[in-house]
Amino acid sequence: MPAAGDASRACGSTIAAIATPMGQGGVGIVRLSGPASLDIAEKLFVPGPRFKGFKAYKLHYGWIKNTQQQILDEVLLAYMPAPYSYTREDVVEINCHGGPAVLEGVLEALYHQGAEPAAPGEFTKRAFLNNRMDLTQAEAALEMINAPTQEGALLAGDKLQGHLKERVNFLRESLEELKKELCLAVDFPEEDLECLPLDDLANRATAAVQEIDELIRAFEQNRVFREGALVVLAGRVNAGKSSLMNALLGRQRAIVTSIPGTTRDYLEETLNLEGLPVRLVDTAGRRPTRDKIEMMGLETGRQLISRADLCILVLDASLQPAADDLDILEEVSPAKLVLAVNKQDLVRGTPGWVQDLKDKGLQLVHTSATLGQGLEELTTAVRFRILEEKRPEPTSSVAPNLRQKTALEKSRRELLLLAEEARQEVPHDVLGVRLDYACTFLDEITGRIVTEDILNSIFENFCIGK
Ligand SMILES: Nc1nc2c(ncn2[C@@H]2O[C@H](COP(=O)(O)OP(=O)(O)OP(=O)(O)O)[C@@H](O)[C@H]2O)c(=O)[nH]1
Ligand SMILES: [Mg+2]
Repeated sequence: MPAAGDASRACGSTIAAIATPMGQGGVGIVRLSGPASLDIAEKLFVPGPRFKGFKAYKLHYGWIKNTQQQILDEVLLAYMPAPYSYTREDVVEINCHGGPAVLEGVLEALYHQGAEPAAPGEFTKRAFLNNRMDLTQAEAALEMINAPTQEGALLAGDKLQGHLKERVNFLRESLEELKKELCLAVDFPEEDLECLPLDDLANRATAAVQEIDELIRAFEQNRVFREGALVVLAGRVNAGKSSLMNALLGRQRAIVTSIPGTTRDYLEETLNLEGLPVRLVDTAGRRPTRDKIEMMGLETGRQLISRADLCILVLDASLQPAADDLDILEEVSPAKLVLAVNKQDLVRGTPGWVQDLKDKGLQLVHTSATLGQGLEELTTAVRFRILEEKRPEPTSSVAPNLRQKTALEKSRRELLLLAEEARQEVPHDVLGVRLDYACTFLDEITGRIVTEDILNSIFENFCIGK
């Protein structure tokens, strides 16, 4: 198990990659990291006027040529010497014109001079291995890039700044302290040291469990900002589910006809609801059927509803609710339900059955998908329902990801056992081992202890050039 800061993990090679997305853009960046970065860049850089040698953290104007001495591009080059760079190694960044052909040309020229192709996430992996950041910060870099909305990016930013690392390290230090007090009593029994009272130990383990619980809760609370909330449109055939899907998306995504049973499979699209990322799913309309394909579609719809963060039950305002509508009312808890009483343009006033549903305390919105009415109210209701219970509290805005949460749960389990065993007066050295385990799982989070497998599984999800 390598540990961060271990000299054996230092990287000797110099890597290069295109750091910006492939496609046309104003600027594209090719990045180098490693001891030969400046040597390699120097061989290809044709300085512009007034160049007086490479200065750290300054932009140098000039040109990049290839080995055949052809000028490839007009560039700005920055040199960031170790240790004050992203990777803590010597880094050179070349700002080129943002076209795939020119960037590939520059990259190839760097390879010819001895740079090696960077693996996915290798720059960030080096930053971690060289102790510039811990594993939670490295993962936050990826979460930042993948954040579906600005809220998600803010959460990733919190972790990038090291706030989760601080929380975990603080927790670990308190456990270390506990262990020190525990071991003193074991190691020097003859010195008549005061033994840590076991109920004190149990209480402190329980306090650590509470701190972990808060972090685990934050995982759940912030999940929708990381992954997007699953919102499913359901209801009987022809109620206007697909029309509402199109109206919310602002484009004709789903087929709409007056023929009942138009949608047979499900359709999924992503949507940004004022910062809340939503995976909006249109499902097959419900009705009694013996058609095999339709039955399969209805089953898929049921499964989606059971996993959904929210179900929008679309009702036809001009028709009394049928058994198919009422079934959904039974299947979904009111906290996860918004009723869209659609085709409002076909009725005057509020039908009695709608009032009955309102009286039951169900969240209800009047819409007309064809006229585009009630969409804002629907959006507000969806946001309100999803965020009501999930809005992170200021103290728990630092949210672990799934890997981090899993390690927290393992540590929590050890601490619960520790508290239980302490109350049963299990010998101190056994309790010490429990504490060690609890610390080890916390170390997995920050990467103080990490296996090559864990590292690979994290960094393989990065793009090349990050
Ligand atoms: N007057 C009116 N007609 C609507 C409204 N919304 C949908 N419709 C019409 O209702 C019919 C069915 O609409 P869809 O959106 O296909 O309904 P659906 O619920 O997806 O139907 P299935 O896919 O068959 O389950 C179409 O003719 C739509 O134009 C509305 O708000 N007002
Ligand atoms: Mg449909």
